[in-house]
Parts: sequence; structure tokens; C-alpha cells
Amino acid sequence: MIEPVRADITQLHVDAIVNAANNSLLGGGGVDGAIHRAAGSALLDACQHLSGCPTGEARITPGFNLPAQYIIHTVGPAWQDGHHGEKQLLENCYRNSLQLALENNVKTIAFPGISTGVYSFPKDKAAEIAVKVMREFEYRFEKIIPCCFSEGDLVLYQNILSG
Ligand code: AR6
Repeated sequence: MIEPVRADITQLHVDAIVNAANNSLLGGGGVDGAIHRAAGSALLDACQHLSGCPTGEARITPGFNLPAQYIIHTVGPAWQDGHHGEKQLLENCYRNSLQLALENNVKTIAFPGISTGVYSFPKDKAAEIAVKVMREFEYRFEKIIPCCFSEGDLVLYQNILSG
């Protein structure tokens, strides 16, 4: 089941939440900053052992102080003009995150809108890509949650899913 919710992803009681990280995996602003604050400093220690992550790939850590058991860190593309492989890279983020989740027996997982903040990926295009990949994996999870930070984002996902 794909079930969009409006929430702060750090508060969700799911097996795994996904972080929209950067190549260093050492924290930043946006949802990345919120996750590091909520998980505690042990997360930074764990990330330091991962030696970064290429764009489109994913890495896993414990959730530490979060309600979620795991954090899956993925690095979305920064939007340039749509002709620099951005769509494929964003698709890779969703696919690699869901694959890594399956390998760790994750049944419930929540995603923020990867790349749609600081990285400026157009929200409608990003949501179409997210839902396309989530639908491929839907039946291998109990729940896949697009975690929307604004009411507008929630309506966007609801419209795509009902269309
Ligand atoms: N819960 C759910 N969604 C959130 C939360 C939250 N607590 N906070 C923000 N969002 P962004 P990006 C939404 O900028 O575009 C960082 O500095 C937000 O509304 O966090 O992939 C990293 O270190 C937006 O829809 O990630 C990288 O350097 C979405 O999360 C860079 O930003 C993603 O926005 C990554 O940029």
C-alpha cells in the first residue's frame, strides 16, 4: 500500500525512514539536518564510517534515537535543467533505497521528497518518479509512505495516486 501522509519524517514509527542526504553523508540542512538532530550524535559517527555515497545510491544506518529502526541515506541529484540525467538519478535513489530496505527486511518505509528542497527538483516531476518506482515495489512492503512536509505536497501525491 502507498499511503501519503503529512508529517515530520523524524516522528514516524516505521521500520525505516529515508534521508535526502548529500555526497558526504555528514549532515546538512533540510530533512537531513532534522534527522541528524533527532537521531543524535551517534548517527554522525556511523556516517563517518561510510565514506560518502555517490548520487543515486543508498546506504543504511541504525535509527539511533529515532522511532524508526533504520535510516536509509540516499543522495538525490541537484536539478540543473533536466538534461543532466536528473530524472534517472532520482529514479535510482528510490529504487536503490527500496532494494536496500528489502535486503534488511524492512516492511514499512517513509520517504521525503528527495531533491525537492535545496536541490530544486520540480516537485511534480519528482513525485511522478517517486510514485512510479513505489508502485513497482508496492507489493513487497506493508506500507510505503510518501512523507509530505506541506499540505500542497500531500495533495500532489494524492492526485497522482488517484489518477
Ligand atoms: N520531514 C519531512 N520532510 C521534510 C522535513 C521533515 N522534517 N524537512 C524538510 N522536508 P531537502 P534535497 C522536505 O532540502 O532537496 C541538505 O542540506 C522538504 O520540504 O531537505 O534533497 C542535504 O545535506 C523537501 O520537500 O533535500 C543536501 O545537501 C524535502 O524534504 C541537500 O539538502 C527535501 O528537501 C539535499 O537537498
